[in-house]
Amino acid sequence: MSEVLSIVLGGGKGTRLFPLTQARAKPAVPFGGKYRLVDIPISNCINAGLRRIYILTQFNSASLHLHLAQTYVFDTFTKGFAEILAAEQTFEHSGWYEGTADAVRKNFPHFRTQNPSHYLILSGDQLYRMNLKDLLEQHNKSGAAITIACTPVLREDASQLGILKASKNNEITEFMEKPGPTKDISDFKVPAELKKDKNQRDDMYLASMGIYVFNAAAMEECLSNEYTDFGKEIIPAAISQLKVNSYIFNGYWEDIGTIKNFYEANLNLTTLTPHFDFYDEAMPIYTHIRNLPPSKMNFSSMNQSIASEGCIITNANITDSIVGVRTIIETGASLNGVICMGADFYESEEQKARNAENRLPNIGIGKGAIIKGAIIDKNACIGEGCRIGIDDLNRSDGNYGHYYIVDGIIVIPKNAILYPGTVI
Ligand code: ADQ
Ligand code: ADP
Repeated sequence: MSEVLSIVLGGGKGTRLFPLTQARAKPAVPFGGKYRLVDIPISNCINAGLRRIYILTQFNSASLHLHLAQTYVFDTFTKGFAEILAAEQTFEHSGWYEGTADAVRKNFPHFRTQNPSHYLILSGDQLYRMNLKDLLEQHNKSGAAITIACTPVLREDASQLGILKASKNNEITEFMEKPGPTKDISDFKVPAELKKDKNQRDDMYLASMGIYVFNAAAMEECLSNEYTDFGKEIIPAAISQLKVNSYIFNGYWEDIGTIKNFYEANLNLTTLTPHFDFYDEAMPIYTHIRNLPPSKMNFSSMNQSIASEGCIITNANITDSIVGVRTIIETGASLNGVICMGADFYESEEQKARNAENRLPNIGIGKGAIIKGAIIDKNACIGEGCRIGIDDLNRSDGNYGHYYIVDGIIVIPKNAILYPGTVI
């Protein structure tokens, strides 16, 4: 399987996760307290023995580059790599990737030098654990040119996804990209004979997960045109020309590419039985090993919450929250439904003294700050007595300068400074 090139689609302009993507590429967005989004698809690849991985992204942020360089260090005998291919200007074309297929096409010169037998296309903003070996095995056995991983979804979820019809032997006969909420798609319902799970409801649709295996020749053929998008153009066109099969996945799978989904998927990790299991040693999720000390709690209460490494939490009350690496939480603070991404570094005593002189808060959560229902990006300095999401200010989504509201969720951007007593 070493001839398979894995390609992680790392995001377009990143508007759906803005402002978390203000200063970094989408794959570098921190997730689950200590991980980054890109760790999910890369770990799925590594766990399947796939070690030749490209990450296609619109811009090559320092944090993504550093994260990959520090985390995915393969030994010299395996020919493994996890490399960023950022959109770049060349003599032939200028600027951005115009879509997912365009991103792959623009990088063909890099891919062809690897002489791949297959391309495995993965999304960079999904949470799932899939045995990709199994997907590739089914693909190879079936003789298909393309295999699309798909999963049963309800009608409301089908609106925003590619849905398909498949025969008993998995051959896809029809594909419709994002039917929207009103179109009659009842003839796309999963027929009884295709249901793997007997308890599955009757009104389910097979949705593309945006995960594709292409034989290398099929990829060349499918991209030998002007099409820019897999879901909208390449896949619908391929179905009439090539053998395109489905691979049915019945595990947990979530798109985490919007602020709302991102927030909810993070918070779900704090529940008693989360949908996604980071504790599965057989198929681990890898990330940067930081060599940080364990977290320390002084007189605090933490309920259904996750604390990452290197935190110091004093006399705080934390419920349903994720506390990211190196978070300092000072006395009397209270967090409820908060995704706190932590910090990139600890401030020195000298820096803290300078902060005090300038009446600036330190990095972390200041004394007595009360925060509810918010995402706090890295290195944010939340001053003493701030009240975030507590008072009913009835604000709509938008940019409020030092913070944003997106999908009704308060987002404090990276490096933000909230002066003591700020009310949001
Ligand atoms: P979407 O997720 O809506 O639908 P798209 O916006 O093309 O499709 O994104 C697919 C992946 O590619 C995402 O990870 C995204 O970040 C990334 N991406 C988007 N534009 C990119 C670009 N210019 N360069 C690099 N990466 C880019 C797709 C399929 C549907 C399917 C869903 C499943 O089209 O059929 O149901 O995925 O989520
Ligand atoms: P993470 O993976 O959580 O981002 P890292 O250990 O990779 O954590 O470090 C994050 C980044 O912060 C690194 O690029 C590091 O160089 C940077 N950094 C370290 N100290 C400082 C500092 N004093 N000011 C700004 N950035 C810093």
